[in-house]
Formats: sequence, structure tokens, C-alpha cells
Amino acid sequence: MTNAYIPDGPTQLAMFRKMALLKINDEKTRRAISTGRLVMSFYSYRGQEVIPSALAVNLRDTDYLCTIYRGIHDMLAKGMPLKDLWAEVAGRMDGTCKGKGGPMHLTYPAKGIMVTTGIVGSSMPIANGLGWGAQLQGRDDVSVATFGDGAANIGAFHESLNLAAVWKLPVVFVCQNNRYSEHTAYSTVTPIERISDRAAAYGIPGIHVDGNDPVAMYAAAAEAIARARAGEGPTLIEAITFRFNGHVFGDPAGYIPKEELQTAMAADPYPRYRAKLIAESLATEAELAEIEADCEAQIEEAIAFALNSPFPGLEELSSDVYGAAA
Ligand SMILES: Cc1ncc(C[n+]2csc(CCOP(=O)(O)OP(=O)(O)O)c2C)c(N)n1
Ligand SMILES: [Mg+2]
Repeated sequence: MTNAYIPDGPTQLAMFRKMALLKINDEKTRRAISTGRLVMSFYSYRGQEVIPSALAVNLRDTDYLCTIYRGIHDMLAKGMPLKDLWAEVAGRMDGTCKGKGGPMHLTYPAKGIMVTTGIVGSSMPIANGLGWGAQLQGRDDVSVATFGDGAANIGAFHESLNLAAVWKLPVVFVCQNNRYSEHTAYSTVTPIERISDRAAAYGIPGIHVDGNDPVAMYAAAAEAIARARAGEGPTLIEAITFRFNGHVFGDPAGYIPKEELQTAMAADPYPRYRAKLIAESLATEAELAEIEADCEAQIEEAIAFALNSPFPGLEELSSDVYGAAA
């Protein structure tokens, strides 16, 4: 790791601010559903906050993000406004897609958030297309595809890595390996220890990193993004993490062995990073508590805004969508 890829104090705090927003937002979403305040499908990302936070501090608004159903952390970190996000997941007119996308199909191009997809593996070819567009137009913007460990067993993963390597596309493939695909454990569907090893088959760098360590994840993201920006082509990052909740809200996750879950939760990256920042005098307890209180207030304000926003009317159903010519 070169010095260029070591986050300075303000960057470390910027990562913490994002992690706090993501973590509190996940908690508030689950509470809103369980108390009947909101009805939505929700794929909790609690435990995976480090990856998008470390990526986002290395990205510009004009860089692209293609994410998945478990991607609200990716979108918030990249800058999706809370009010637009909550209004969309609540199916309201003030949402990013006027309530017609819902929690699995959010977009916010002003911040480069181009697609959220429920089709496993499909974030990668779309990211290639966006990266190709930037390359053809001579821009040095980068396209990031995030996806899960299960998606690395889909054909689109292999096709996308191959094409991106051949055309030297400015794409960063980020596999958030949370050890489970729906209810299926990693080793029962993936025959190799490291997904990052697959990069060798396409002649591109494959980085295996602790996705729960903000400093290590920052370095991996910064290096891959710099490489893509410089026209040197794609990188595959495999970031190891863990999903603290079931696949989707309501899934009790009985298939995760108790000890495995306990070990993962005991290593929760959020309190660990919080304590590290204080121990290294990068922030005081009071400063971090203030950041958390600020995030909480912003989220509450966004929920109230969303629940007061109108539902789209019938006339809205046929606008902004494709239709057959008369
Ligand atoms: C093409 C396709 N196949 C199957 C599914 C059903 N499905 C939804 S989520 C999921 C698991 C994906 O796991 P992973 O890629 O590890 O992502 P995670 O949910 O862990 O973030 C599956 C199989 C789907 N949505 N799309
Ligand atoms: Mg997974």
C-alpha cells in the first residue's frame, strides 16, 4: 500500500459519518416496518456499512454506481438524499422515481446512482455499458458495480469481467461477500476460497480485502478507482463482510449457525471503528455522538416528509415509462 492510499484524518471521519448514517438508517427502516409505520420489502445491510462508505469517499458525483436490492447503503453513501430515498421506498410522488420504482428500483442520476436491480448479476453488464460510454466520450469517470457473493456464480459476472478486461473499461467490480446467498452458505455453492482469484482468468487485478476494515477497504477502493480513472482497466475487489440479519425483513435466518452469527456480531465494524477513531484522537466521544444525533434527526425528518408525500395518481402510471406506439 502506498501513502496515496492511506486515508487522512478528515477522510476517516467522513467515512465514519457515512457509516453512522447507513447504520442508523438500517435500524430505523426495520423499526418503521415492524411498528407498521411503513410497508416495504427490505434487505438489511446492517454489518456491511464499511464497503460503500470507503468506496464513496473516493468517488465523484459523475462516477456511476450500479447496485442491487441490498443496496440502500450503497446509494446513501454515494449521496442519495434521504427525503427522496424514503419517499421512494414509501411509494410516494416525491420519491426518486415518483413512487413507481419502490425499494428495489431506485435511481438518482444527479449523484451517478444509475440503477438498482433485483436480477442477481445484472449490475455488472450495466456498469460496463456506463463505463464504455465514459470511455467513448473521453471522460475519466469510473463505473462501480456492486453485487453479492452469489452473483459471482452467475454467467453475467464472467462475461462482464471478460469484456471489461478486453476493452480496458473503467469499471470497478465490488463483490460484497457476506457469506450467504439468500439462505445458502457460501461454501455450498462456491468451490473456491476466494472469489478474487477469478480475476486471474481475465488478466485483471483481484483484490481480497477485509470489507469490515475501513482503512484497508479505503486503500483497495482508492487503488482500483485510480487505476480505472487512469485508463488502465477494471479491477475485481472481493470485500469480506457479514450480513447481521436475514436475507429479507421477516426472515429469521435460522440457517446461520448461532456461533457464526455471534462471532460476526462481536466483530461489528461500527463500534470497532468508532472506538478506533477515539483511541487515535481523530475525534472525541462527544463529536461522534453529535454526528450520530445529527444522522438520526435527518432520518426522522425524511421519514416524516415521506409519509406526508402523496401517492402517485392513476395518470402517473403511464408517464416516464415505455409504451407501444399507437
Ligand atoms: C437471476 C436471479 N436468480 C435468482 C434470484 C433470486 N435471488 C434473489 S437474491 C438471491 C441471492 C443473491 O445472493 P448474493 O449475490 O450473495 O447477494 P446478497 O443478497 O447476499 O447481498 C437470489 C438467488 C434473482 N433475484 N435473480
Ligand atoms: Mg451474499
